[in-house]
Order: sequence, then structure tokens, then C-alpha cells
Amino acid sequence: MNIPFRCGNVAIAGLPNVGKSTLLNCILGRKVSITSPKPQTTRNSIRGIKTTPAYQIIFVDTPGYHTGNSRIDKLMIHETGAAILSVDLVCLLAEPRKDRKSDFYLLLEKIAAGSAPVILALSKADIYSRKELLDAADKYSEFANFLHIIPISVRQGLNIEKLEYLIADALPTAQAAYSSDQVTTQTDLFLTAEFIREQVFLLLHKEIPYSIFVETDNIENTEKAVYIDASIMVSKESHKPIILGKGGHMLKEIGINARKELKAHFGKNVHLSLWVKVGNPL
Ligand SMILES: Nc1nc2c(ncn2[C@@H]2O[C@H](COP(=O)(O)OP(=O)(O)OP(=O)(O)O)[C@@H](O)[C@H]2O)c(=O)[nH]1
Ligand SMILES: [Mg+2]
Repeated sequence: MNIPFRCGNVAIAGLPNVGKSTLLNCILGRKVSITSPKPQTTRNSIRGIKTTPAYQIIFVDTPGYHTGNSRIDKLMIHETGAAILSVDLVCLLAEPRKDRKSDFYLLLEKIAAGSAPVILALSKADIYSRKELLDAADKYSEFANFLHIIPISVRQGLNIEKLEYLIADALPTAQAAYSSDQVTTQTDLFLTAEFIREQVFLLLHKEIPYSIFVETDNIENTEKAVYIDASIMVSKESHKPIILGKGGHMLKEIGINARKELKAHFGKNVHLSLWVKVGNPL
């Protein structure tokens, strides 16, 4: 019997910090979307493509849904809203202890306004009791008609493959939209800036990471090595010394860590020149 090939777009949506980008990277077996313990790490819709002989899933990792009035908040809300309405399926991630937030119910309303079916994945199942997961599943079912509800844990590798199969099974029969070796549509310029921003999120505390932007000024990709110039843009002059650290140590550490990620991405040596500038590209 010939099984038809399936292909479609799937939004990974949820509140900030529930593990959306971590899930995407796990399914792809490669980092295409940066992650951190801080909420609002993802700022843009990130495409990641998983192709097998039976299906192609085009994932859209979205910024964590949250209400807010700043320009960046509004951009992120718009990105998530637009992604949800343009996909064949939504994979909604939820953490039981975060469900009290009204933002979650606003997000459910947004999803319901579209026509895509929804799979609910209860994420970080490793840190919740069975009772908490079952109660959450019951509670959420009152608000929406989910195609499936499944507990997952990337940390423990729980149900990740199963979730992938459930997603693939719900996609339309269609030809592949991308070649089988393409894993993301993100450019090297964008990914480079993101890998650097990830280190700022991981290494700096409090409000600084939220107000910074990273721009890749230049990439020269030669046979033996990649040469990169990039700028960390801070909104205030007073933030500059925080990024630089004592004797430039913080900037150096950001550079060392980012270079490791970039080396893995490009598969060759990376020379990274990092600058700190005051300015806001928005
Ligand atoms: N315990 C546990 N932690 C996890 C799991 N998956 C992700 N995390 C952690 O949760 C934090 C947030 O992960 P992200 O993938 O950045 O979350 P996100 O939903 O993409 O967050 P935003 O982009 O800010 O919306 C990180 O510290 C991850 O290591 C999991 O299965 N179990
Ligand atoms: Mg994310």
C-alpha cells in the first residue's frame, strides 16, 4: 500500500518560557531557535523544517504570547497572532502552573479564531505530578476542542517522537515544500545575531537582555574559517559598561560562548569581532 506524503505548516505556540524553542530544536536535532531560562527569548517567528520519507513538517516557533504595551511586545504579539492564523495545525504548549495567567486564555481565543486544529502538549512533564497534568488536561478541555492532549518532556525525552507522529498525521496530503536537506529558512546573518543574543540572555541578569538587539554587520565565509563582525545594541549609554563587564570580561565571555555555537553551526572555525553600540534599530 502506498502511504501518501504529508506536508504542512505547524505553529508552536504558548506562553513565554514553556519550552517551545527547546522542543523545536529537539525535534530537528539542531539548534535553529535560541533558548534561555528567561521569558520572551524568542522575538520572531522561526521556521524549522523536519523532513522524513513520509512527511515534511514546517514548524513556526513563535514568541511566547504575552500582553504588553512596548513596541517590542506589540511586534511579538503580532508575530504570534499572524503565525497562528496561517498554519495547518497549532501545537500549543502549556505548563499547568502557568495556566492562571489570563494571557493563556487570550491565546486560546486567538487560536480558536483560526480554523487550524490544535494539539495540546503539556510541557516540562518532568517537573509536574501526574495529578497536576491530569487536572490541567481536564481544565483546558473545557475551553477548547483539542485534537490530542499529550504530556511531554524534552529533558526526559518523554513523548517527543509520539508528538511528532501525531503532528505529521494531522497534516494535509501534499508534496514537500522544501528540499529534504533544508532545516531552516533563517539566514546566517539572522542566526548569528540570535546566537550572540542568546549568550546575553544566558549571562546577564535582570532587565538588560530585554532591551538589547544584536546586528550582524558582516560575515565572510571562507573555505577554512568564518569571519564575523557583530554589534550588540543597547538602548542607553549606561547599559554599555554592563555588557562590557569589568575589564571587558563580560563581552569576552559572550564572544567565547557564542563562538562555540557558531562553530557548530558553520562547521568550521569562527573569528568573531563583537562591538557594543548605543542605538535602537526599531
Ligand atoms: N524541566 C524542563 N525544563 C525545560 C524543558 N524544556 C525546556 N525547558 C527549559 O525551559 C526554559 C525555557 O525554554 P525555551 O525553549 O526558551 O522556552 P520558550 O517557550 O521558547 O520561551 P520564549 O521564547 O521566551 O517564549 C529553558 O530554561 C529550558 O531549558 C523540559 O522538558 N523540562
Ligand atoms: Mg522561544
